[in-house]
Amino acid sequence: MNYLSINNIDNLSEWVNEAIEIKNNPLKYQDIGKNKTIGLLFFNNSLRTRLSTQKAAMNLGMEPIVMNFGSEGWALEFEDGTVMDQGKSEHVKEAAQVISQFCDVIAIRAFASLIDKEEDLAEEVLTAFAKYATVPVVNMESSVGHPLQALADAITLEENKTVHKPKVVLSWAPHPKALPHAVANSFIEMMQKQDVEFVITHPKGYELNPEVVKKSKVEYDQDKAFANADFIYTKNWSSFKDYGKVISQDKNWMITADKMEKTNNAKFMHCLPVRRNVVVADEVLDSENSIVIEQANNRTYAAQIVLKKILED
Ligand code: AN0
Ligand code: CP
Repeated sequence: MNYLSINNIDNLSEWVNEAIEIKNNPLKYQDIGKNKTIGLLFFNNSLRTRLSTQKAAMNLGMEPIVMNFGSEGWALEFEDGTVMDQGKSEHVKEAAQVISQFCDVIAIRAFASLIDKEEDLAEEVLTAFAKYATVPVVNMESSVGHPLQALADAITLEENKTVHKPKVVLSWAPHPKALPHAVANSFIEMMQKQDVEFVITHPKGYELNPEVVKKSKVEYDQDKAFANADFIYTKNWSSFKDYGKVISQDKNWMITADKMEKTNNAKFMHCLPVRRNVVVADEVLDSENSIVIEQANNRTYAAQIVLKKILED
């Protein structure tokens, strides 16, 4: 079994509840991964994903080995039939099979290039590893999704909701750099599977992939979207239409205390890392309603339930 997207979750409410049980007793299954190795391959930076996935593996008795592929690995070729006389030293065909001999699970982080839309949509790196590896593969943020984050988000919502069907708002916020769509995509897919009133809000031009958004409600007026919200989930992303471009940095979209006033005393969520006073004002991030630290903590239990299911498979 692979964990490439949240569609690999066979029973969402069961996984969320089991993750919460594991959170209360993280070492309950400490022998299940004994003598097993997980290899974490990073083509991009990370704090939470790197440490929480290692922690999750350790809680299950597994040994993690970590490689910063982006800076320390051979530059990989992904295309079939290429004459490799340029910069790439090794083909993913060999790399994935070789790593599979050292590891019982391979986890990969490879962000979107934000240059070539078709290549990004094909999740070239993740797909190639899933194809050539002979062991299960876990997505630690690909060019289209971040399913470990989305599972942690579902756990955090379950723990923090006070009404049966909360209103959850995904709000775009400004950012100086072009960021990927992965976190927003997986969060949207996760909300589509939950019993919530879900609204996406962003400036015109920041429409996400229609194949992901589907029939989810989009409200271009951020104030209207925030009315009566129980959760504000904030994330910047670059344009999808004008692929990878920062088309506006409208400061009026930053999350402030004034905006949170319009909600139903909403909890504030963000996957982190977050730029203070650009994406969200200090007054919100430091408020009692901010649950970002617990949200990050839940990354361990999201990874732990995923690894447990893979080990049991
Ligand atoms: C990345 C992103 O937006 O996809 C990782 C978030 C988990 N964020 C940055 O690069 C700042
Ligand atoms: N939220 C998240 O994935 O954080 P990192 O990029 O630090 O791993």
